[in-house]
Amino acid sequence: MKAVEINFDGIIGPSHNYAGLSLGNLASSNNAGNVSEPRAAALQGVEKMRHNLRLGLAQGVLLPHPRPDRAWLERLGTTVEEASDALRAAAFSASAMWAANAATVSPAPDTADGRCHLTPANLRTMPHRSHEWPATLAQLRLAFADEAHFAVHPPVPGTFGDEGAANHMRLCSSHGEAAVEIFVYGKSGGPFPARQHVEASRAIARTHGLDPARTLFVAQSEDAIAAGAFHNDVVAVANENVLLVHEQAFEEREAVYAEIRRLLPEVEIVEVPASAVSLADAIRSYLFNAQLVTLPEGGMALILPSEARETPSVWRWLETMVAGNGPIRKLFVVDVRQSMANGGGPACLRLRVVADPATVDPRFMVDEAKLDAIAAVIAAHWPERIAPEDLKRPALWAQAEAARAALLDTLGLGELT
Ligand code: SUG
Repeated sequence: MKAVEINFDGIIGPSHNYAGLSLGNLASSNNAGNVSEPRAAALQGVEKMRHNLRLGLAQGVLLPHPRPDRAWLERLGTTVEEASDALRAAAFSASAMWAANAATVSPAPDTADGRCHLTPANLRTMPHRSHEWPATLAQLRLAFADEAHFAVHPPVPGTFGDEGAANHMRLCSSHGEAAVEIFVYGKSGGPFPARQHVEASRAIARTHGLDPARTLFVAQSEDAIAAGAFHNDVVAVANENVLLVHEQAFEEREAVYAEIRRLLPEVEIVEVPASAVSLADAIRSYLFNAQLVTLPEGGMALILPSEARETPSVWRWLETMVAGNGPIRKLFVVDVRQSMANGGGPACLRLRVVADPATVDPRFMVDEAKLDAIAAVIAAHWPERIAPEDLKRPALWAQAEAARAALLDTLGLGELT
């Protein structure tokens, strides 16, 4: 078989809750203190995967991390019983579900040694995300253990924040060649943190062996970050030769577009003007956090969250776009409301890897039967609800741990415990 795009979705973990941990992520802040529904959340994620499988797309999974993260609390000199509320919430977050932040991936045709390179994100800007990388690295080392085809790196060290694929885009010809890798970093986010540091992006480009002549480092606009676009994938999405982008996504938009056109003349830049969709509506609806996919029968489609259909300016613009003669011809809507309420849309939930599925550990690949088995574990073990005060309950910690263990057991991945 040949290399295809595989979407690895993060299975939404049993500890999914609304603790309001992400400054600059408006959904996370606005929903702080609400009661979450982990079981419904995880089943919504499974249905999204099922939807994409039925479109003929290749699908994989990444697993929830151990929560509460007792090892991390121990390194901080505390325990889940004794930790402050803030540390306990950080140790209990299910944020590893947003697999777009798991790693940056450079497909084999782009790298000097002809292997697909992966670097887990250090996510150092947010405490609740900063302890994800060891469990991510462990999974990547298993899933992509075939060293003839993959190279898995440790995360970028030091103070340079790296948020993974959420701040990375790849454009290429419709045959998958002549790729341009684009790293989007933040300089300032006004009142909010700029989470991706340019030095992290540069380090990844070097260690992945990318061609400097075909690698761009692009500043995200301060306006976008200040409006709540804490990651680039909230204002732009790329697939093959198509870039769908909000007018205010980049600091120097004209120069960026010119450079992309010079490197990839067949690029189609579909820009959404601020006059049609404001930054506020883009962020509210997560229009750009759609999965932009190439369908097996040809043509591209957007897999959008329901919130996009419910935002009048956005839906009007999308309907006009698909009626035109552009490259994006179909719209599909999926319900991932539980994740959306923490600022994670369809694209946040997946990590794209271009590879021959036969080279990936099969335990991380799914078909409908395996999704049925995953859904059954979720239905049997995931908590129905988590209220803020539940985070202090030992019974909930035990349930979250047992639920994850049951899933690992079902998938034959017991060595991840
Ligand atoms: O890092 N939310 C995540 C959402 C990540 C979305 N990913 C992409 N855009 N690729 C974040 O801000 C909220 C957790 C909480 O508040 O409990 C959170 O971490």
